[in-house]
Amino acid sequence: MLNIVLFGPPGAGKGTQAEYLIKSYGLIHLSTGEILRSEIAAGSELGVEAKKFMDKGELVPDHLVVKMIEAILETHSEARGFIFDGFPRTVDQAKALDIMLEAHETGIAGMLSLEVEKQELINRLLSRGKVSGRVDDQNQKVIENRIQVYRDKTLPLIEYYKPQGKHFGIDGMGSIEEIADRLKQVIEKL
Ligand code: B4P
Repeated sequence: MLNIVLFGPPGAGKGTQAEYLIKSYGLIHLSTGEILRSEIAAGSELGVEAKKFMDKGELVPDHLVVKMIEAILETHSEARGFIFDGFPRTVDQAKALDIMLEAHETGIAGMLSLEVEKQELINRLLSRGKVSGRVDDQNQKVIENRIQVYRDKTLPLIEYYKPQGKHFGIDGMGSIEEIADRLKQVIEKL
């Protein structure tokens, strides 16, 4: 199995690049943001709870997200591998993911971290907000909070994967195709 963590701040291009990569490698794209948004649309108990956090740009509590991923991994036991997009977002989520993958006799091959300047992140998210209708993309204050939450809670994940030799920094500035090529060069070596 080939399991990849696609990492980066909000607006770094994780969802965009994951769509490209699944076509090349036949992996399953697992975006916690997308799954949570579909739970909200369905009006499920999880969705109602998640919405309270997401609209403010805060993280949904670890135990809810971990339980959700656990259930999804069970239904894809025959997969060739996963692109984890937006997960893990905390060190506790990363530890939980390792335990879940070990139970399937597999693990994370690499954490590919997209590096993008802050102003570019804000511009991308505001421009998506004009068409997506996403509450968390329409307000600059909420976007800035998401970037701050990323710095405080998510960035420490680099120090979790680095000592394991699994962290790869990728320049996330440029065209979508250029960035996809950079990611593929790293994935080919995993
Ligand atoms: P996500 O859905 O993961 O939102 P995101 O960080 O904005 O990433 P996304 O993948 O959608 O955007 P991308 O950068 O591709 O999370 C939303 C919320 O859900 C979180 O704030 C949190 O509340 C909750 N959540 C999700 N996972 C969680 C977890 N594990 N634990 C707790 N809470 C969790 O794209 C952004 C824009 O940039 C797009 O419009 C795209 O077209 C554009 N773009 C991409 N690449 C570009 C490029 N090279 N040039 C120009 N534009 C580009």
